[in-house]
Amino acid sequence: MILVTGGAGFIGSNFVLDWLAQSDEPVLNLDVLTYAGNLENLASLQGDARHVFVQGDICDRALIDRLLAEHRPRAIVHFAAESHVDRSIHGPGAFMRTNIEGTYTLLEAARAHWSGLDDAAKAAFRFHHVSTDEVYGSLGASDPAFTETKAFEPNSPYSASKAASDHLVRAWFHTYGLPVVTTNCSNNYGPYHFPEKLIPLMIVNALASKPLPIYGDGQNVRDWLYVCDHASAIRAVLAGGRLGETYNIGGWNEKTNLEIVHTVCDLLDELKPDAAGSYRRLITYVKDRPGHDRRYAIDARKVERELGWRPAETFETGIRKTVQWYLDHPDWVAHVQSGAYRDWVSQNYAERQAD
Ligand code: NAD
Ligand code: TDX
Repeated sequence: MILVTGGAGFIGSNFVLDWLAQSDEPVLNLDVLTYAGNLENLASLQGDARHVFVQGDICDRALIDRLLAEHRPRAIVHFAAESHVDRSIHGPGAFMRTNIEGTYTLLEAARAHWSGLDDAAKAAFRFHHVSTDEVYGSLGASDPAFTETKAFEPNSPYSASKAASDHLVRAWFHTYGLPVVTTNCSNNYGPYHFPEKLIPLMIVNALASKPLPIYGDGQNVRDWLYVCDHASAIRAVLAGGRLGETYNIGGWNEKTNLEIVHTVCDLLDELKPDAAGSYRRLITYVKDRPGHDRRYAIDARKVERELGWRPAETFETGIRKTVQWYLDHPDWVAHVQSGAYRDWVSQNYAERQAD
């Protein structure tokens, strides 16, 4: 069994679905279900004994101790976080608590559990920390892409909190010998992406004929990876990554925000034409995000060279699948927009609640 934290969020739920599609090894999914946690993402696993869901907080040490003692997972894959940069600007407190204190709590619980294992189980144990390219800071137009040795220069409360968590994970390896690996990934996109982030927001706003807000001049660059490719990279690093190492994960797909929004509009024009004209008419420039990082770019050669990982999707195939997924899942979108997804857990899913 593996313990996944944050497995009801965007990337975590895609990872759990992918994991259980690839193997029969059960998943213990610990998620407190903030606004970003949505068990509807995992509806297809209802009744599947390989998926055990526990609603609980990664800051709750007693709960984590109990779960580790009871289920004895061979690995922890740690996704749980506050993840939205704009929210971190308006209210950084939750980011400090979950991303820093939560990671610290999990590391300490993992260390206590791991130190009680026999030598073989100790050697096999993994703490896989899922992190972001944003810890590296912002690049100029002609700077080389981020490598794993790039100094951390986080600029937002979100990225600063993730950078702190990456440092904690590193320290628990060097000081205590906890067998950790860390992945720093570029911007993900794909199914189940909460529509506060750029790509899903543009899709759902366009379908509702609402403005498509572009921050600043729209020329900020992000490096995009289809979420299932992130899941396959995590599997590869968990299986074969060297202890204490970090691996950058990315799709070699740098795009300006304006290019992204144009692509989304053009795909919608093709797949769901609007009588009022091209969806590009809805593009609206708005005030820039404070401290808005100009460019991220990931150099993923280390994971490619050491572990032979490659993304399966190009940006063109991945974005087409994504737009089609949102068109095919109006109920998921409607439940997220109305807030009904929050009732879903009590009505359909919760197998166990934390004390
Ligand atoms: P998300 O916001 O969609 O999901 C986060 C999940 O964590 C939610 O289900 C939420 O309920 C849960 N959670 C939050 N606080 C918790 C707590 N205290 N205890 C237990 N569960 C809690 O985020 P995401 O986009 O899926 O990102 C997952 C991870 O991947 C994060 O660590 C993020 O930093 C990292 N990451 C994200 C991206 C991206 O593009 N989204 C890119 C690189 C790395
Ligand atoms: O309405 C918008 N208009 C806009 O122009 C939104 C929501 C975003 N943007 C811009 C800001 C960014 O330059 O689009 C870009 C992408 O924004 P987000 O989707 O908010 O993602 P970003 O800030 O790049 O962070 C994401 O990628 C790295 C995730 O949210 C993080 O969790 C991850 O670590």
